[in-house]
Amino acid sequence: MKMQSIVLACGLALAGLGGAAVAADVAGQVMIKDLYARAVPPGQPNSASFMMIKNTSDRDAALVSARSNVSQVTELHTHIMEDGMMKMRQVPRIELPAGQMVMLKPGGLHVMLIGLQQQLRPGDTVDLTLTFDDGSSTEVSAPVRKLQMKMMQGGMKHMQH
Ligand SMILES: [Cu+2]
Repeated sequence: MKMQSIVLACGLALAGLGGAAVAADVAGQVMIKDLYARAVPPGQPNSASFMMIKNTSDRDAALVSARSNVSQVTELHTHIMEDGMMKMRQVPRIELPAGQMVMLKPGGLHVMLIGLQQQLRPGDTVDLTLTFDDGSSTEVSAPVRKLQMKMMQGGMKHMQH
């Protein structure tokens, strides 16, 4: 940071880039695409949201938490294979390497919506707040979509190949 200040003082400051001295936060440097949440029938307690997250900056970052307006608890999850079974596991963070796109998708990383307070029907939206490792956060709306695949039922051996 000190080096950067010196560089700025020597050069860029003259260009009048007022905001340049303040590093952009992670929330301002991620692009979120193909965002959706999985529709679930009435009585289903949980669902999940999926998306592509691109870290457009040259610094590694991470998604560290999520909140939603439809579930009591919202967690970051991944799937692991254990004894030939696909299982979900909570992860403390989802790494967002510099310049790369990370896919949250059925059978892989996802934002888990636990304890749904309402039914999720196609056409509904789920408001999500995503918080990153620098404390910045972004709010997005995920359209609810029906998934044909029964990914969450377990035993999907043919996936992940
Ligand atoms: Cu999950």
